[in-house]
Amino acid sequence: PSGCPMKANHKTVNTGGGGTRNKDWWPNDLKLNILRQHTGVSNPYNSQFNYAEAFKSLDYEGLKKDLTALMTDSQDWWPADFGHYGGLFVRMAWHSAGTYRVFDGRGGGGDGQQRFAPLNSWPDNASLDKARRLLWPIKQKYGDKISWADLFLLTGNVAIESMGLPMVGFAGGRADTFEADESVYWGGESTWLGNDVRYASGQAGPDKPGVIDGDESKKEHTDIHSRELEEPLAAAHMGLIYVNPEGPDGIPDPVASARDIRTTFGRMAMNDEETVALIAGGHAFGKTHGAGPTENVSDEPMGATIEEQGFGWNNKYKSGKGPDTITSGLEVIWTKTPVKWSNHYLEYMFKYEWEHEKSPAGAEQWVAKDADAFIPDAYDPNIKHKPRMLTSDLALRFDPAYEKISRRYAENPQELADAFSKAWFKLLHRDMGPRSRWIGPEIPKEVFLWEDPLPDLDHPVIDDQDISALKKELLSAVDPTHLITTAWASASTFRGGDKRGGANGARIRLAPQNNWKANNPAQLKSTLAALEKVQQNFNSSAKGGKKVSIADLIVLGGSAAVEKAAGVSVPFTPGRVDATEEQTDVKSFEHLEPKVDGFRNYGKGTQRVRTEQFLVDKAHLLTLSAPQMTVLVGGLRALNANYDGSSYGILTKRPGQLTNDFFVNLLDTQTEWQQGQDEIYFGQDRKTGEKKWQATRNDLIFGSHPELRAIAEVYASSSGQDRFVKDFVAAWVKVMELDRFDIA
Ligand code: HEB
Repeated sequence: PSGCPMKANHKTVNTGGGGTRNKDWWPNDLKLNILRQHTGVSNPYNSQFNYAEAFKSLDYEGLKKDLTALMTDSQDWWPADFGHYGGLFVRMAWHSAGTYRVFDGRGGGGDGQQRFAPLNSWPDNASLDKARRLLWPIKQKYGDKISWADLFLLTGNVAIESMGLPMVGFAGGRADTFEADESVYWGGESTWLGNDVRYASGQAGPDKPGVIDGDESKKEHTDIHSRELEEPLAAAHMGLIYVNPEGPDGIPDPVASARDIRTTFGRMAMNDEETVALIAGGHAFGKTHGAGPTENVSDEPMGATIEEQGFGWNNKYKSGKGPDTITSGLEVIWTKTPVKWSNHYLEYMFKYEWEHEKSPAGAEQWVAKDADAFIPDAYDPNIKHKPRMLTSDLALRFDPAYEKISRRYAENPQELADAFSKAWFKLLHRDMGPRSRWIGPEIPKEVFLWEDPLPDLDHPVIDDQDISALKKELLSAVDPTHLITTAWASASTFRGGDKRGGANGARIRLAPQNNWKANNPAQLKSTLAALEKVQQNFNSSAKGGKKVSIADLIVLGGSAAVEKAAGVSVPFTPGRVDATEEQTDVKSFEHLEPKVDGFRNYGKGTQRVRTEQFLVDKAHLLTLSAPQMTVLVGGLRALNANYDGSSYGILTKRPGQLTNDFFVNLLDTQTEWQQGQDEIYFGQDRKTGEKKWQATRNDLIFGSHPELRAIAEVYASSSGQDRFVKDFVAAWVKVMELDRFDIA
């Protein structure tokens, strides 16, 4: 970094965590760090602090008034274009939410990560350091009653409203985190705007082979018309929210840009209509910034000097701000009313033909041919500009499917306004989880399918007496092992990033979940049929209108089976409801399918990801700590709960009982392990050679990884059995209730 007084690199720094570290020595070691993030020690609010409670005393209208006033309160240190910060704040909110991706539910604006690296320093987030700092006086005023995460998004909403377009609504409820999140895979490239890794396995075109062998000099573009973006990524370049505005890899080809846009916006859960609405709506506002050559701009916040105090991208071009701002290096003003909602963006798009040009910073952009200069300048009333567009904008005209939609919106402004408002609301709230987490006075009445809605609980639920009777009935109706696998299959779809999935709703009855291979569909079907009988029996005879849902029966059955196997009681809280097919978006639920689930020994690694790395990833989605992951795997093995009933990792002579045998036998030095075919390992007696066990990498990792072994030792010790049972039950109940925001 420039201006860094330290000549040494971090490996020779001999204090404060410097030096050559484990991740330098053994870069491929299994990393558990993502399982211990955002714990009490990184959070200055103590564990008593409840954001939702604090939010209740927020003066919400007062905050909105202050935000509205801020829009036109131009500051000398960072003047507002056209006297209004609306465009800047809309972009801030969009970049905050826009990192969300459907595959793992990570990213998004849910925990205020734009304050931290790498997002605070992504090239695409240039100048948003200024936007966030403009908000500081307001954040300071309202303190812990409004989180940064909520504030970034609410500010974008208020910005749009203050520019004349009413919004569908807004929900708060995003609590802040206080450390950089390490769990999100943003790509494997080590250069900003690189994309050599994310397209490496895509089909390379015949004329432009994708040579990816680590040799930079041989690196060429993969074919921008056919390459496939690796999962779970939703951005075409390292450090961008979505696509390169200049076109794929900087090639100004609007049709190829459309392909990238469709892929990346699709992975943000947006269809073509929503995508067109978002871009056309978003670029109704503001301008881009490329007043001069980008060499004038210094390092991003993480590379900046200490005296810059968290700012980055210091710009030495003339005044370095206002009319001289350099952000993207593009210099475009889309419409003649950049701080007022309008349909001009699409109007001009079809009215003019577009000519290729370079911005003052040398970036690829487009200017309207034969147009008069009628667009106002952001600062000088005497200057007028011609309409301009980005390559990614023209994708909306030159891609045939986008074109149809764009023309319709161009001719029907109200349709665009409605579609934009709804898509924007979805963009901001997509990763919030169920409505029961939403707070504040502006929650829309309309329920959207992407919320994964649940029916209201409109009847009394089962009481303690019913619960004990039902447990007996369930245990006699279904093999306890199947009760456990069904409960696990149902609850473990939860993912902490976007809070989708979980047992509530009993969507495991419905497509697509009822057909997932990991769920052992045949076995699942017969278990569910038995549960339905129990339900019918109960509901037809229960008094006082009481009913039991299948969702409750699934969890109760699992808990009853664990209780029986453990000999201790397992807490259960009723109140789950059953979702209908109409409330279930099959396509979007497909993203929740586990490709690998080490907890039930399902699936295995790929060329690039080891099996045990998938296990840790799944544990992270389930918001588990390393000890919780360990105790659950050991317990599920003891309970014989592999998805297909296989004996891999069932290191016990008494499967079905909740014992610490898995750990005792795994750590038994008398057993020698050998690798067989297909990631199956055999454990044999060192002396006699007798084959004793079979296991997978999901099992053996608890004996080989030093930190996991350390945890396994705790459970394998003479004092370990009681602790093991207690911890297993707690972790089990945690997983069963991950989605119970209604009781939290
Ligand atoms: Fe945007 C701006 C790109 C989408 C909203 N963008 C912008 C820029 C660029 C872009 C380059 C400039 C920056 C500077 O400053 O320089 N976008 C883009 C792309 C895309 C987009 C490529 C995909 C296609 N946007 C979008 C969306 C939205 C937006 C979706 C919303 C919704 N943007 C925006 C705004 C702005 C922008 C508002 C302005 C800002 C200011 O004004 O500051």
